[in-house]
Amino acid sequence: MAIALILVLIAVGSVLFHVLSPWWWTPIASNWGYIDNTIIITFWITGVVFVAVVLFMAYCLFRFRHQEGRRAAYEPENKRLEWWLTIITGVGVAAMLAPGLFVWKQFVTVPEGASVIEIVGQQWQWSYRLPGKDGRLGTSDIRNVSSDNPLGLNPSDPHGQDDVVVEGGELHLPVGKPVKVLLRSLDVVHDFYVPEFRAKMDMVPGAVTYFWFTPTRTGTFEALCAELCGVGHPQMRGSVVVENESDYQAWLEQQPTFVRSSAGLGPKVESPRLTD
Ligand SMILES: [Cu+2]
Repeated sequence: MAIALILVLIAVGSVLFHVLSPWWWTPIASNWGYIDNTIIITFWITGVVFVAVVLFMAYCLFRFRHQEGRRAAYEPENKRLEWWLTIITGVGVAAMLAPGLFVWKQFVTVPEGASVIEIVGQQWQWSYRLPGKDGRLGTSDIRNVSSDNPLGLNPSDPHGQDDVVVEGGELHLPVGKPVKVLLRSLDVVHDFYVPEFRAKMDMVPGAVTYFWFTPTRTGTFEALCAELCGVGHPQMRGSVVVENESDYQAWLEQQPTFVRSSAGLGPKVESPRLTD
């Protein structure tokens, strides 16, 4: 009897905690409201099932509690019940998976005209590369990485000469423009994550992964690493400034291009290194 009551309290308490909890997503700042919707659908389905199962257990504990002389009946098969449970479970699982497949299709389909930038993860800082005047990023190769060329740009690629490399600083992006983010890692697996953008992807050494999003409001957003990547993992923070086009262009103008910085002309930022 006491356990049945505890189960009811767990079900009611869980629902109240969810509804009244002050901890919820940060306000969204990108086009990925669909991702929030799929999570809400999953919350609803798993929430209803959780409450139903826990209350059913409480009901059974009360209804079939021990009484003098009462005996259990043995019923090994119940075709009807098994059909119902199979159908309801199947519909529930499909309802949780199907919206994710639709969103995934959108997530990997980059819109025409999206600008391309690159984010490089490294123990334990973020670096960024933006295309210069030609609007194209040059090629890169990990074998070109050196202290003067931290992202390993190809020095003979004409498209790379005007690329803007931001090492360990802020990333700026114009509001309202779709951006395709290419992701690389120089050492271990990292994962660039800005919670407000709702989009993230692992960056895997030896591969170029990507995601895309459209920033929908201006502001400064904190970036973090969502993949445990060593002792400095918690310090692997960065910030993304979303601003209007003219502010963005003004910022871009001030950044040194690859040719300038490899000739020792741009401001040199020392990489913060952590020791254990
Ligand atoms: Cu990391």
